[in-house]
Amino acid sequence: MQQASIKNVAPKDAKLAMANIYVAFIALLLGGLAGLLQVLVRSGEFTIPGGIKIGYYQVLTVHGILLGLILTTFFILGFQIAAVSRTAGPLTDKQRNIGWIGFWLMVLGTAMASTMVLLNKATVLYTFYAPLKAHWIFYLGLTLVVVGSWLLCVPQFMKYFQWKKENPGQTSPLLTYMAFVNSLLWVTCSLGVAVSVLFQLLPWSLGLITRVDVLLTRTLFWYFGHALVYFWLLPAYMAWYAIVPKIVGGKIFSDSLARFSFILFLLFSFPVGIHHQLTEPGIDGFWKFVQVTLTFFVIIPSLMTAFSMFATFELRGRELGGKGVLGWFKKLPWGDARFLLPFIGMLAFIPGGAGGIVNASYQMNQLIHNTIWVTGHFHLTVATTVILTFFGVAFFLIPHLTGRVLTPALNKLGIYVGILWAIGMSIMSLSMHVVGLMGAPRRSDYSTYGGAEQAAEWIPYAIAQAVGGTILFVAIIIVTYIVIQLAFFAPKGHEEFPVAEVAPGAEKTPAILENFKFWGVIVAALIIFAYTMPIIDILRNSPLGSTGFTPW
Ligand code: HAS
Repeated sequence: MQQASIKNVAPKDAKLAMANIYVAFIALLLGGLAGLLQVLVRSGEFTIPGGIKIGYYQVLTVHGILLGLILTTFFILGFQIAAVSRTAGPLTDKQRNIGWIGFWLMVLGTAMASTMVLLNKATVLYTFYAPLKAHWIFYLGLTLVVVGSWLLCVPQFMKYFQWKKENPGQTSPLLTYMAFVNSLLWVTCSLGVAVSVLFQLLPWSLGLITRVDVLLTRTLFWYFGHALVYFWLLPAYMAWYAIVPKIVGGKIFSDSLARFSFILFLLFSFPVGIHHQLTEPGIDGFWKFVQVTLTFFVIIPSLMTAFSMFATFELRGRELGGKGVLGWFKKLPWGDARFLLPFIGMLAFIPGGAGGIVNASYQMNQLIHNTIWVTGHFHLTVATTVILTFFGVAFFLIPHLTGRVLTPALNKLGIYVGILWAIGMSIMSLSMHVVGLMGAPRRSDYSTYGGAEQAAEWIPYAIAQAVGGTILFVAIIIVTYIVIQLAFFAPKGHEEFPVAEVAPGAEKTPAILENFKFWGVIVAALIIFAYTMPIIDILRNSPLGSTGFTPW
């Protein structure tokens, strides 16, 4: 089926996509509330009312899991299913049924894991690495979430291959291609955490084995964990490359560049996880250096993306008559929430990405590791760049899927969300970065430092974080209102799912970019190169049961 002939997500696929999106926004509301409680408690100005016995780490676990793992995974898979159906055509019944089985497994797993966290039997933070131990139901729940997510990737794989078969020799639709690559990335990275849970944490929690290798579980987690951040980022890049240009009235700057940047993410997302473990003994300095070097390669596709977005905006702004060096900037559609929110996300990624480069710079990592600077970094990246882009997408995707329209009033509320988020996050993230440089640890309730002089110095920054966090929570309430309106109450009608065309005169996309056998071999080679020796070293040298690490 030709790309141009499909304009809408097929109604049955829309239901599957929406099911995922509902869960995502419920997670946003509950996870956001937990985030608010957690910044308030840390400021020392607030205790949870009503004598509710719920500790700082438990709330932090709820916050991290609901927002970092549940909101993101459900939203991304819902969005990708919709994007594939929109650009490659309706899923077959078989493909859709596999997707539904995946969705229900994920819901079941989420319910199991959340119940254990709420019962305080899984207060292990979103990274859940040993020696913190959770109830086995928590690990089983997480396993179901991962297996379910794989089943939601299967229809995307099948549809991509079906399209290629039906359209021999043609370049696949860009959004379908991007969803395919991101699903491939997700399945490949989650294998690491699956091995850790199935062979170490779950049997340990069930009492089948008495000891686990802490360093091994952490290494497997971070093999997964850094690729995870690109699994979050790439759907935002899908919107930037293929959707935002249409919203601004422009064209995709280069189809080949967009695809090549996705391939670079596929290659370099995995052999870099050890940059999260630079302070850990038990991994040879040489391999840390290798993975730090490879981390600098994974920065390149983001720089390419920045270049491409600037080009798209400038070309469009000049087409609309913008003159001078920055005249084009004024011509962009600032009153359109579908553009403004992703744009604020892009702006946040400039300091967010720069912070990432600091983190990855071996020696500088010693200064910031385990400080709240890192929390500031990921609130700029995932909690601003990615999330604001997801909001911008939701503003057209939800009404498109439910047969309603984004009214001017809801669009205006969306603009307020963007402004509030920018203000709230600037206050919160800046104070996290600054106090992180002063040595304030992450994942710490300063009130438990019992009047220590240093902790007293950090408190004003913790209060600033609470102020920022409260503004963010107000924005979350408004977003929830907008989502409910768009799903159930906005006027019936047709909202466009915008997909941009490639600029005329762009070079033809080289066929090699779709040769996944070729790229697969390189991915496997890079993973084997970066991880074989460190894992052999760990297995050989670290006696099972070593628990000599702090749990973060
Ligand atoms: Fe990171 C820790 C390194 C990107 C998320 N990161 C984390 C953690 C999270 C996270 C969650 O090397 C904490 C994990 C934990 O709990 O322990 N990160 C990097 C590097 C990048 C990077 C090198 N991170 C991300 C993204 C995330 C994310 C993306 C989520 C989505 N990160 C690290 C390291 C650590 C780390 C270490 C461990 C620290 C430690 O010691 O614990 C790079 O990918 C960044 C490259 C990005 C750029 C920016 C490009 C800018 C763009 C915007 C252009 C703007 C435009 C606007 C077009 C180079 C694309 C137009 C403007 C006009 C004016 C017109």
